[in-house]
Amino acid sequence: MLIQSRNDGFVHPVPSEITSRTAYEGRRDMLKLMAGGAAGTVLASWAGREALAQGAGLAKLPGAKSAVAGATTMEKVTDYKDATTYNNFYEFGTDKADPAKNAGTLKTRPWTVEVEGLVKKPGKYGIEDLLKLSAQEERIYRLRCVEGWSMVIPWVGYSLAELIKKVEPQGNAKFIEFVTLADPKTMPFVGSRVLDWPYVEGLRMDEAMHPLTLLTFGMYGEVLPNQSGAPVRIVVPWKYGFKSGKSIVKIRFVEKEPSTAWNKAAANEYGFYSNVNPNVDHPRWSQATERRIGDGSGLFAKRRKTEMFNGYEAQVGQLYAGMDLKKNY
Ligand SMILES: Nc1nc2c(c(=O)[nH]1)N[C@H]1C(S)=C(S)[C@@H](COP(=O)(O)O)O[C@H]1N2
Ligand SMILES: [Mo]
Repeated sequence: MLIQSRNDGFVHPVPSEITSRTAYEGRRDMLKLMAGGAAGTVLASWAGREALAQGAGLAKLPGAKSAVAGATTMEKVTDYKDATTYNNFYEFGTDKADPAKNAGTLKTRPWTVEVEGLVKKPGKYGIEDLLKLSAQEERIYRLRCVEGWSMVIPWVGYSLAELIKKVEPQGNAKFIEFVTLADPKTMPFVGSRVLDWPYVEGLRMDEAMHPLTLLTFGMYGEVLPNQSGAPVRIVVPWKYGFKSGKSIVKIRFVEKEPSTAWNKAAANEYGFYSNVNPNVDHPRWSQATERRIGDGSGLFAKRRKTEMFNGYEAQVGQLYAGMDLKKNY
């Protein structure tokens, strides 16, 4: 998120990515156009099969339909292929295609999440125990990246609040910090200076306790692929995507607002709250609109209006009552 062109959101420092993405989307648009025309029959059935074949054949992880308000949407779900080949996971490279290419090295078993700090029941929680701690639910959330693109993803997990209640925070625990693995042996970019590793994110306790905040183990009915933050990540749907830390190894309960990765890198651009807000521009681009991945690019690009709190205002607006959202960006 260090370099950008235009207010089309953000363009990464690696030119090859831009070319390949544009070419890729151009081809998709061509296929769509052709599918409607003469050459359509074969292509349409091929495209249909691709759309049906969601998932990557990883271990199944079904989730029951969630009853949490706002946990589903009628919007078209992003194709699995798009959602898992256009990623930000800087530990594996800054190009959108890098995580899918490089994250195969990530070792997701055994995996433990250390719960520490201001809790009555600190300890190391094995991933298998975490998976069983509460019932898995499917949540179809919009994910809006600060760079100006968005996706719709069927995640599988349970409210982070379930874990928080189990570990019993102390009265002075006001924030929670989420720490990503930083293993230079399996994460090639952890040696780089793009960010101060490990990747750290954080939430205020009431945000972390909100039922929409999801401790996430899967997507599209399967366990998370490595590039999407296996084996466990956070998803906070009303905030810009970078608040949703991947491949979490530590959950720390603290008294003071944690110092977070992108905030440390550029505090004037990435605030602690980072609630999706079409009325508060990023200092280098507007946040009023977004491009839905899969909607096309270039000539075919459609842009949608970005919604306040990413469309979750009814559920989370009250958390910020009385706060100046221009100051607390
Ligand atoms: N550890 C870690 N977590 C991360 C990131 C990262 O670089 N490292 N990128 C963030 C950003 S900028 C976004 S938009 C989302 C992307 O999630 P996705 O790849 O599943 O769409 O992950 C977030 N979590
Ligand atoms: Mo992002």
